[in-house]
Amino acid sequence: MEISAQTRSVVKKNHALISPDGYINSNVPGWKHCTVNVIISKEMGARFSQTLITCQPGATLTGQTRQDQTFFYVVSGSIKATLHGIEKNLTTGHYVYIPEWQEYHLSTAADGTQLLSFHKVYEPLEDAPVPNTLFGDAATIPANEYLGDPALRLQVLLPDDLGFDMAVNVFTYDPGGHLPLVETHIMEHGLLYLRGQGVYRLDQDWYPVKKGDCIWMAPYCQQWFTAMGKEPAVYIYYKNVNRFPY
Ligand code: UGY
Ligand code: MN
Repeated sequence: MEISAQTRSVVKKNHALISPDGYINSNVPGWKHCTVNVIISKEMGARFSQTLITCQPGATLTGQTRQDQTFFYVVSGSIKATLHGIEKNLTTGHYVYIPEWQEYHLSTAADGTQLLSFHKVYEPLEDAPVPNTLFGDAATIPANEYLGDPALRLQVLLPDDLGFDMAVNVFTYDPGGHLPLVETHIMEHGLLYLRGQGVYRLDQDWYPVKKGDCIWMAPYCQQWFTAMGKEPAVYIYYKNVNRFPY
Protein backbone atom coordinates (compact mmCIF):
# COMPACT_ATOMS: atom_id res chain seq x y z
CA MET A 1 0.00 0.00 0.00
CA GLU A 2 1.31 3.45 -0.86
CA ILE A 3 1.38 5.85 2.03
CA SER A 4 0.00 9.23 0.96
CA ALA A 5 1.98 11.07 3.64
CA GLN A 6 5.22 10.20 1.82
CA THR A 7 6.80 11.66 -1.31
CA ARG A 8 10.16 11.56 -3.09
CA SER A 9 9.82 15.31 -3.74
CA VAL A 10 12.09 17.58 -1.71
CA VAL A 11 12.31 21.38 -1.75
CA LYS A 12 15.37 22.90 -0.10
CA LYS A 13 16.97 26.32 -0.09
CA ASN A 14 19.32 25.62 -3.01
CA HIS A 15 17.84 22.57 -4.74
CA ALA A 16 14.61 20.68 -5.31
CA LEU A 17 13.60 17.26 -6.59
CA ILE A 18 10.03 17.38 -7.90
CA SER A 19 8.60 13.97 -8.73
CA PRO A 20 5.21 13.51 -10.44
CA ASP A 21 3.62 12.17 -7.22
CA GLY A 22 3.34 15.74 -5.87
CA TYR A 23 1.97 17.66 -8.85
CA ILE A 24 -0.86 20.13 -8.37
CA ASN A 25 -2.08 21.88 -11.53
CA SER A 26 -1.87 25.60 -12.31
CA ASN A 27 -4.02 27.67 -14.66
CA VAL A 28 -1.94 29.72 -17.07
CA PRO A 29 -3.87 32.41 -18.98
CA GLY A 30 -3.84 31.58 -22.71
CA TRP A 31 -2.91 27.92 -22.17
CA LYS A 32 -6.19 26.03 -22.61
CA HIS A 33 -7.26 22.39 -22.44
CA CYS A 34 -4.00 21.29 -20.92
CA THR A 35 -2.64 20.41 -17.50
CA VAL A 36 0.18 22.71 -16.42
CA ASN A 37 2.62 21.92 -13.64
CA VAL A 38 4.93 24.75 -12.71
CA ILE A 39 7.98 22.84 -11.54
CA ILE A 40 10.52 25.63 -10.97
CA SER A 41 9.82 29.33 -10.43
CA LYS A 42 11.10 32.46 -8.74
CA GLU A 43 8.89 31.53 -5.76
CA MET A 44 11.54 28.94 -4.81
CA GLY A 45 14.42 31.34 -5.46
CA ALA A 46 15.12 30.41 -9.10
CA ARG A 47 15.93 32.98 -11.79
CA PHE A 48 13.99 31.12 -14.48
CA SER A 49 10.83 29.01 -14.73
CA GLN A 50 10.26 25.44 -15.87
CA THR A 51 6.85 23.92 -16.60
CA LEU A 52 5.47 20.60 -17.79
CA ILE A 53 2.36 20.71 -19.95
CA THR A 54 0.12 17.74 -20.76
CA CYS A 55 -2.31 18.36 -23.62
CA GLN A 56 -5.93 17.29 -23.72
CA PRO A 57 -8.06 17.28 -26.89
CA GLY A 58 -8.30 20.82 -28.30
CA ALA A 59 -5.23 22.09 -26.39
CA THR A 60 -3.99 25.55 -27.42
CA LEU A 61 -1.16 27.61 -25.96
CA THR A 62 -1.37 31.22 -27.06
CA GLY A 63 0.72 33.99 -25.61
CA GLN A 64 3.42 36.65 -25.70
CA THR A 65 6.82 35.79 -24.36
CA ARG A 66 7.06 39.37 -22.92
CA GLN A 67 10.46 39.79 -21.22
CA ASP A 68 10.92 35.99 -20.97
CA GLN A 69 12.57 34.17 -23.84
CA THR A 70 10.80 30.82 -24.01
CA PHE A 71 11.85 27.32 -25.02
CA PHE A 72 9.31 24.55 -25.74
CA TYR A 73 10.47 20.92 -26.15
CA VAL A 74 8.18 18.04 -27.14
CA VAL A 75 8.75 15.25 -24.60
CA SER A 76 6.20 13.01 -26.37
CA GLY A 77 3.43 13.41 -28.92
CA SER A 78 3.02 16.21 -31.46
CA ILE A 79 1.80 19.80 -31.70
CA LYS A 80 1.70 22.53 -34.35
CA ALA A 81 3.61 25.76 -33.64
CA THR A 82 2.68 29.00 -35.43
CA LEU A 83 5.19 31.86 -35.15
CA HIS A 84 5.35 34.93 -37.41
CA GLY A 85 2.92 33.16 -39.76
CA ILE A 86 5.25 30.13 -40.08
CA GLU A 87 3.66 26.80 -39.18
CA LYS A 88 5.71 23.78 -38.09
CA ASN A 89 4.58 20.42 -36.83
CA LEU A 90 6.69 19.48 -33.80
CA THR A 91 6.99 15.85 -32.75
CA THR A 92 8.97 14.07 -30.00
CA GLY A 93 12.42 15.64 -29.59
CA HIS A 94 11.56 18.76 -31.60
CA TYR A 95 11.87 22.16 -29.96
CA VAL A 96 11.36 25.85 -30.57
CA TYR A 97 13.23 28.79 -29.01
CA ILE A 98 11.17 32.00 -28.98
CA PRO A 99 12.89 35.31 -28.13
CA GLU A 100 11.45 37.95 -25.80
CA TRP A 101 8.42 40.03 -26.91
CA GLN A 102 7.12 37.51 -29.47
CA GLU A 103 3.63 36.14 -30.03
CA TYR A 104 3.27 32.36 -30.21
CA HIS A 105 0.46 29.91 -30.85
CA LEU A 106 0.64 26.14 -30.31
CA SER A 107 -2.34 24.01 -31.32
CA THR A 108 -3.58 20.75 -32.85
CA ALA A 109 -1.80 18.58 -30.30
CA ALA A 110 -2.16 14.81 -30.24
CA ASP A 111 -4.05 13.83 -27.08
CA GLY A 112 -1.59 13.36 -24.20
CA THR A 113 1.24 15.32 -25.83
CA GLN A 114 3.74 16.37 -23.19
CA LEU A 115 5.77 19.58 -23.45
CA LEU A 116 8.57 20.95 -21.34
CA SER A 117 9.10 24.71 -21.20
CA PHE A 118 11.86 26.99 -19.89
CA HIS A 119 11.36 30.75 -19.47
CA LYS A 120 14.10 33.25 -18.65
CA VAL A 121 14.25 37.04 -18.65
CA TYR A 122 16.62 37.95 -21.50
CA GLU A 123 19.79 39.87 -20.60
CA PRO A 124 20.99 41.81 -23.67
CA LEU A 125 24.71 42.09 -24.34
CA GLU A 126 26.19 45.03 -26.24
CA ASP A 127 27.33 44.02 -29.75
CA ALA A 128 25.69 40.56 -29.54
CA PRO A 129 22.54 40.32 -31.66
CA VAL A 130 19.33 39.22 -29.94
CA PRO A 131 18.61 35.65 -31.11
CA ASN A 132 15.82 34.93 -33.58
CA THR A 133 13.15 32.28 -33.31
CA LEU A 134 14.80 28.90 -33.83
CA PHE A 135 13.28 25.47 -34.53
CA GLY A 136 15.29 22.30 -33.95
CA ASP A 137 15.23 18.53 -33.59
CA ALA A 138 17.37 16.89 -30.90
CA ALA A 139 17.78 13.81 -33.13
CA THR A 140 19.91 15.88 -35.54
CA ILE A 141 22.21 17.38 -32.88
CA PRO A 142 25.62 15.67 -32.53
CA ALA A 143 26.19 13.81 -29.26
CA ASN A 144 29.72 14.75 -28.21
CA GLU A 145 31.78 12.79 -25.73
CA TYR A 146 31.88 14.72 -22.44
CA LEU A 147 35.27 15.43 -20.82
CA GLY A 148 36.90 12.49 -22.59
CA ASP A 149 34.51 9.83 -21.27
CA PRO A 150 32.70 7.85 -24.01
CA ALA A 151 30.04 6.79 -21.45
CA LEU A 152 28.85 10.43 -21.28
CA ARG A 153 27.45 12.32 -24.28
CA LEU A 154 26.27 15.91 -24.47
CA GLN A 155 24.00 17.47 -27.10
CA VAL A 156 23.85 21.26 -27.17
CA LEU A 157 20.47 22.30 -28.58
CA LEU A 158 21.01 26.07 -28.88
CA PRO A 159 23.81 27.75 -30.87
CA ASP A 160 27.10 28.49 -29.14
CA ASP A 161 26.66 32.23 -29.70
CA LEU A 162 27.04 35.14 -27.24
CA GLY A 163 23.57 36.41 -28.16
CA PHE A 164 22.14 33.49 -26.16
CA ASP A 165 22.17 33.84 -22.37
CA MET A 166 20.65 30.38 -21.85
CA ALA A 167 21.63 26.89 -22.98
CA VAL A 168 19.50 23.77 -23.20
CA ASN A 169 21.42 20.49 -23.41
CA VAL A 170 20.58 16.79 -23.49
CA PHE A 171 22.94 14.68 -21.38
CA THR A 172 23.12 10.90 -21.92
CA TYR A 173 24.90 8.56 -19.47
CA ASP A 174 25.47 4.89 -20.22
CA PRO A 175 24.71 2.59 -17.25
CA GLY A 176 27.49 3.12 -14.72
CA GLY A 177 28.55 6.41 -16.34
CA HIS A 178 28.99 9.29 -13.91
CA LEU A 179 30.09 12.92 -13.78
CA PRO A 180 33.88 12.85 -13.41
CA LEU A 181 33.78 15.38 -10.57
CA VAL A 182 31.43 17.07 -8.15
CA GLU A 183 30.55 20.28 -9.99
CA THR A 184 30.55 23.54 -8.01
CA HIS A 185 29.49 26.45 -10.23
CA ILE A 186 27.61 29.71 -10.45
CA MET A 187 25.30 28.55 -13.26
CA GLU A 188 21.81 27.41 -12.36
CA HIS A 189 20.04 24.31 -13.71
CA GLY A 190 16.54 23.00 -14.24
CA LEU A 191 16.25 19.48 -15.57
CA LEU A 192 13.80 16.79 -16.60
CA TYR A 193 14.65 13.06 -16.79
CA LEU A 194 13.66 11.71 -20.21
CA ARG A 195 14.91 8.12 -19.71
CA GLY A 196 16.44 5.76 -17.22
CA GLN A 197 17.43 6.21 -13.62
CA GLY A 198 20.33 6.92 -11.32
CA VAL A 199 21.49 8.72 -8.20
CA TYR A 200 21.94 12.48 -8.00
CA ARG A 201 24.07 14.15 -5.39
CA LEU A 202 22.76 17.65 -4.63
CA ASP A 203 24.91 19.43 -2.03
CA GLN A 204 25.34 16.89 0.78
CA ASP A 205 22.19 14.87 -0.09
CA TRP A 206 21.80 11.82 -2.35
CA TYR A 207 18.58 11.13 -4.27
CA PRO A 208 17.42 8.17 -6.38
CA VAL A 209 15.94 9.71 -9.55
CA LYS A 210 14.20 8.37 -12.65
CA LYS A 211 12.32 9.24 -15.83
CA GLY A 212 9.70 11.92 -15.17
CA ASP A 213 11.55 13.54 -12.24
CA CYS A 214 12.65 17.19 -12.32
CA ILE A 215 15.48 18.85 -10.43
CA TRP A 216 16.30 22.47 -9.66
CA MET A 217 19.90 23.38 -8.75
CA ALA A 218 20.57 26.91 -7.55
CA PRO A 219 23.94 28.56 -8.24
CA TYR A 220 26.68 26.77 -6.28
CA CYS A 221 24.49 23.76 -5.45
CA GLN A 222 27.10 21.02 -5.63
CA GLN A 223 26.14 18.30 -8.10
CA TRP A 224 27.15 14.84 -9.26
CA PHE A 225 25.23 12.04 -11.00
CA THR A 226 25.66 8.38 -11.80
CA ALA A 227 23.40 6.29 -14.05
CA MET A 228 22.07 2.95 -12.79
CA GLY A 229 20.09 0.15 -14.37
CA LYS A 230 20.22 -1.47 -17.80
CA GLU A 231 19.45 1.48 -20.07
CA PRO A 232 21.08 4.89 -20.49
CA ALA A 233 19.90 7.72 -18.26
CA VAL A 234 19.02 10.85 -20.23
CA TYR A 235 18.12 14.30 -18.96
CA ILE A 236 17.43 17.61 -20.67
CA TYR A 237 18.56 20.65 -18.77
CA TYR A 238 18.63 24.43 -18.70
CA LYS A 239 21.72 26.46 -17.85
CA ASN A 240 22.32 30.21 -17.82
CA VAL A 241 25.41 31.09 -19.88
CA ASN A 242 27.47 33.88 -21.47
CA ARG A 243 26.85 36.71 -19.00
CA PHE A 244 28.98 38.13 -16.18
CA PRO A 245 26.96 38.36 -12.93
CA TYR A 246 27.02 42.12 -12.18
O1 UGY B 1 26.61 21.74 -17.95
C1 UGY B 1 26.70 21.38 -16.77
O2 UGY B 1 27.03 22.16 -15.86
C2 UGY B 1 26.37 19.93 -16.43
N1 UGY B 1 27.55 19.12 -16.56
N2 UGY B 1 25.80 19.83 -15.11
C3 UGY B 1 25.05 18.77 -14.72
O3 UGY B 1 24.79 17.86 -15.53
N3 UGY B 1 24.59 18.76 -13.48
MN1 MN C 1 26.29 21.63 -13.87
